[in-house]
Amino acid sequence: MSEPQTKAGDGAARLRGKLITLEGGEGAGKSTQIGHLLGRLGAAGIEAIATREPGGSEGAEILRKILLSGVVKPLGPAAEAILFAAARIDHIDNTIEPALRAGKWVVSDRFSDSTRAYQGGAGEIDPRVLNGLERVALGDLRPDLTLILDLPAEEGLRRAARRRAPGETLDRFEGEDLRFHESLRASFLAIAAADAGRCVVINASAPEAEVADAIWRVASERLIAAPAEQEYGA
Ligand code: Z5A
Repeated sequence: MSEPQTKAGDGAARLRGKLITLEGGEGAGKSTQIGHLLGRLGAAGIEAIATREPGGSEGAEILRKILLSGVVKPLGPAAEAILFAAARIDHIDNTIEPALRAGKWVVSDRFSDSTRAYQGGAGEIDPRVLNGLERVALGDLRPDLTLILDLPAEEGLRRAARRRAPGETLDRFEGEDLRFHESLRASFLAIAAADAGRCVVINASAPEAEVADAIWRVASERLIAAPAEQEYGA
């Protein structure tokens, strides 16, 4: 489980990094945009790493294979949520926390809001169960910024289908029907509305470069312009 966060300025040799998470439905463009965001952070002199969920650490990548194979599906969404949380614990302990403590920024392709949307919203798990799992997995850790890439489910599925190699099989979640993917979109929008201090909805239907600009505007306004002036001495 994650340790308590180090507060900026508490004597640590380097300041703690920031955690940015990208969320959204299938084919929303998260991986594409993480590439752009990392490039822009680097150009701004901010050291950052990209990671993903499920996965992002040795143990979590093993759980990723199991989860996406679909073998856990018959056990139900609660069992899946527990395994996603287990993967998240390993990811936080071995990748996210060490990077943040070293002053690096971490950009994660999916994080805990995916459990809320996929297993909670679309899978209909009681939110109290998810709150408990989140407490166990995250401890005090919260993303500094969550970008919710929003687009119609049909468009996301079209993009994902275009990207798929010939003969490539669908994973556990790609195989769900359009209604499932539409309910996911509604869940992500509800998460954003409920936590506007942390989440920003990005129009992911726009061309790739426009989405990249919108993301950079939000990231720099929220995390660099104000607080980082003190933290990075800009
Ligand atoms: N899951 C869960 O259920 N519970 C959890 O707690 C967690 C995850 C953490 C992981 O899948 C699955 O696990 C995921 C949720 C579930 N299920 N699904 N489906 P994954 O990691 O294999 O895949 P993903 O996270 O869903 O990402 P994705 O489908 O690979 O899409 P993406 O990263 O958002 O999109 P992309 O690869 O950047 O872009 C898709 C295509 O669109 C590609 O060809 C791009 O060139 C193109 N693209 C990108 N941007 C644009 C724009 N702006 N215009 C046009 N075309 C574009």
